[in-house]
Amino acid sequence: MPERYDHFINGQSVAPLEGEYFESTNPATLETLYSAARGTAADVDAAVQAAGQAFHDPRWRDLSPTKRGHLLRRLGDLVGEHAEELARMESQDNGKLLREMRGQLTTLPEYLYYYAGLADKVQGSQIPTSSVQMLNYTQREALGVVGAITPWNSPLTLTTSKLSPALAAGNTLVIKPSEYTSRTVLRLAELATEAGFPDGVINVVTGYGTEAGAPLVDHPGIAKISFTGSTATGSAIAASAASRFIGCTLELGGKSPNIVFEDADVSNAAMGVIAGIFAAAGQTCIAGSRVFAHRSIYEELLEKVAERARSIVIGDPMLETTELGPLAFAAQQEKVNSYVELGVSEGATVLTGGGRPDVELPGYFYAPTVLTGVNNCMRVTREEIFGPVAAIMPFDSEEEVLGLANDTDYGLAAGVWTQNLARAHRMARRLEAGTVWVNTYRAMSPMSPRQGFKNSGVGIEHGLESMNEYTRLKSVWINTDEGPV
Ligand code: TXE
Repeated sequence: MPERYDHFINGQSVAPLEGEYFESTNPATLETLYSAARGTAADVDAAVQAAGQAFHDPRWRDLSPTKRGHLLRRLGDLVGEHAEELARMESQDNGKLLREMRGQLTTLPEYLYYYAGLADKVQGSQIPTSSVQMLNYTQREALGVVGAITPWNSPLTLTTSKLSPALAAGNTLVIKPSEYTSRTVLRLAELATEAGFPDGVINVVTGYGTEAGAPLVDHPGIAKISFTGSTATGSAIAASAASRFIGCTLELGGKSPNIVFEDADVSNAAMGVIAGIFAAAGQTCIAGSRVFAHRSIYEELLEKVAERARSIVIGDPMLETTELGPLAFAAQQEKVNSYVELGVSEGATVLTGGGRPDVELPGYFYAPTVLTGVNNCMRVTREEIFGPVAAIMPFDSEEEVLGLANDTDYGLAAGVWTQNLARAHRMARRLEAGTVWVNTYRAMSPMSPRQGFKNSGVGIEHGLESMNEYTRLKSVWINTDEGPV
């Protein structure tokens, strides 16, 4: 009998009010892993009420920022102590390689430590105004209950990216994890209680997007929504938030260019292209899915990328030797496959991959795929596939490739491979993307702010600036003159 998980509300496991559960499947083996509470608006309401009460409770409201930092640091320690357990749980849930998860768990405490340090550095300023007797100062204060909706591709990291600044600033949270990956987020909330966060400060309601996510977004008790997921859902969330004048931070899809110039170290660039698109089986928002190679090195790069793609070890994500695991669920596999078929019908050639590879496990595997004969106007180069599919295109000049790279609805990230320093800076300046990597791809740190341009998002995650997303600014005027006003 698989394990059964309830919601986590007010520091306790709480059964869903309608009594329904849904199952979560291991995408490599197709075994049922566990079932989780199928949340509805009533469960969301209970969680928002608990978070609202916790926000006003002196045990949280009057806790000094330094002590909030201590709690985050303790949570970071606990995450570190439970790293192997969390890595295994998440790997079984979404098919990510265990060794990749172990790597993520090594850095995850750093997110909590970073924001632990920021908790008591949120400050206002004293403003010189035209009137000397007036003391005017600003202060940053918490917003209230933050609704956090997270996806399945990196549940722990993406949830921690929201939870840490929200709590450092003194907010409380209701988290709705993806229906495909509820378990690690529930465990994180339990660890937070163990760390000493008061009951009700962190609540988790599991369930489907329309049944539990939408009621959370629309709940009048929410002061802000922080979301990572698809651009379509993000757009609906932004509309709801705008209609109630609450803020939202949205981290959405991408169609990132990875550009290899003729003066690049082509072997390094090929590895960067591979890591850019095939890591996590391409299921990352920053995937470098549009590869542009200068015509003079196009064939060489293609050969190197295809050769490596063919040798990638595909299989059980729990094995150290595996380099590519399954896609996270059946609909992902269908989506990726239908895009490759669409590409072929639009005139693309499948240089390598395409379809399910020969793997013993019954899961949702998809071969690392390289498409050639594509151009920047096809649907496979314009829409997010979210799978291990690279479209490689030649270009002739810097100006041309800049135009092609920026000719997209998205603007999350971009990679540039060149030995020319001036060109690297020129490209960094002119690429319309929130993150630009030069001679590397995927570098990320809690200290470094990230923002999606265009349809890739709204607001900032990570870095000092992210604290502003979870606070509001108040201006206080004090008349220091004792005479009549
Ligand atoms: O995303 P959704 P899905 C992209 C990627 C992927 C596609 C679909 O292209 O193939 O989206 O994935 C909740 N109100 N990305 O269907 O629907 C949902 O329950 C409130 C890119 O998983 O956006 C889950 O918790 N919430 C991406 C979360 O939103 C709703 C990561 C994300 O689900 C909701 C994931 C609603 N109406 C997918 N509908 C990235 N940027 O990394 C759904 N949800």
